[in-house]
Amino acid sequence: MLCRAAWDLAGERENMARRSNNNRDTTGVLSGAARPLFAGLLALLSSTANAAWELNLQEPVTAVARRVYELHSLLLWVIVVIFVGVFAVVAYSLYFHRKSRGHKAATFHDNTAVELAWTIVPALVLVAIAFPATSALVDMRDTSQPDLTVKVTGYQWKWGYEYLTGDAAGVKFLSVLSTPRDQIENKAPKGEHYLLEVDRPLVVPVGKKVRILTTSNDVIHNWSMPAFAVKTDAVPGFLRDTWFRAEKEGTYRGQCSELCGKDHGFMPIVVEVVSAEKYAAWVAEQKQQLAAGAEDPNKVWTLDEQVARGETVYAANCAACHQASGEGMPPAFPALNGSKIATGPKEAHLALVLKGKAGTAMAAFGEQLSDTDIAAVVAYERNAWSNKLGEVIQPAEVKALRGK
Ligand code: HEC
Ligand SMILES: [Cu+2]
Repeated sequence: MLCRAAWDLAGERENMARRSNNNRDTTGVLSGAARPLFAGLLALLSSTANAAWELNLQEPVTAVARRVYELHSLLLWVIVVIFVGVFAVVAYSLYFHRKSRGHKAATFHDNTAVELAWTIVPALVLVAIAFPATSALVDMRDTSQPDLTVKVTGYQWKWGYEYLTGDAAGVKFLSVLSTPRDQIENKAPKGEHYLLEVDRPLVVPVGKKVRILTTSNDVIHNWSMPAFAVKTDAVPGFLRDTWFRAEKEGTYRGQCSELCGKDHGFMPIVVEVVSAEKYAAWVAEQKQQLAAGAEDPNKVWTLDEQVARGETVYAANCAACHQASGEGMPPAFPALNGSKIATGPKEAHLALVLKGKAGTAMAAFGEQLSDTDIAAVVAYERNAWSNKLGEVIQPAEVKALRGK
């Protein structure tokens, strides 16, 4: 429990350090291990860092988070008392029993009373701590009888949300970092929620028990929301679950908390907790979009329309690895500009994007994107940069390939 709390705190620090690192370039002269340390110190000392001067856990917004918070505070004081007690004895011994005072070292062996005391007292302290900690843990794990269930899938590097039960059952979308590239590359000033903002947040009703199922499409991610005291690994091939019942409306922000590759720091989590009425309105809107937005798969696209659509799909799903310039980051992520596949037969190109390449970071996008989006992004790749094939790809062609 304490570990968890300390870990959350460390996450905050890491965040602050990163912000300060991005804000100033004074760390440029340092290298290796000194750099994060120095950045951390700067963040702590600097009053201009745009992170708030916070050293504690975030304000808890659920009953479980409050328990975690109280447990953390309780243990902190237990630790403080033990710390002061032990170091007082050490200081006293060093000062009053030092050699220059003429103190002679004692030569006794074995003292049953002392040995019993220093075994039994810590054991009692541990047992006393175990009670509130275990009961909080049991509470955290009790995912029974949720009002709604959302499946959360980690992707390199974004989150997928799918409402499984509740009014919004069937609603499903990807949630992608929305901080503009210019801010990340220091070409524009950082916004207030730098790297903690997404295009589509998870929306949940206030006061309802939300069960979260986590899994992953590639590597281990972690869905972490400090204000809810939720931190659950998203492991490929496994489903794990957790829950929260937010007591206050608002926007809450977290981050992937399991080192998951190059853009690990670029897949934030945003949860919008809204009133029952607002939630109902949101659900109605999503359902309407589902009904209407099931895009006509037989629509015939023109090249310009498709390339424009493909550019947005590319920016959200592919640019992290292959770069907006199409040059990739060889050797890890190949260039698409002039690539054999992106300028070769379109069936092979489509098949690669649909099915991915096992054992590499190239995921099977067939599971994430619609036929329309796959057609658009592949057409974009075949017509962007110096690739000028001038072909349109109809969604029906993607559909036909899916079966194969
Ligand atoms: C997580 C990183 C990552 C993302 C995101 C990604 N790719 Fe890839 N992509 C790769 C890697 C790695 C390869 C090389 C695979 C191999 O070893 O053959 C690759 C290969 C490719 C190739 C073949 C290039 C060649 O000439 O070999 C194409 C085409 C491609 N990706 C398209 C896409 C599209 C379209 C998207 C977005 C919908 C996308 N990729 C998103 C990592 C990524
Ligand atoms: Cu991640």
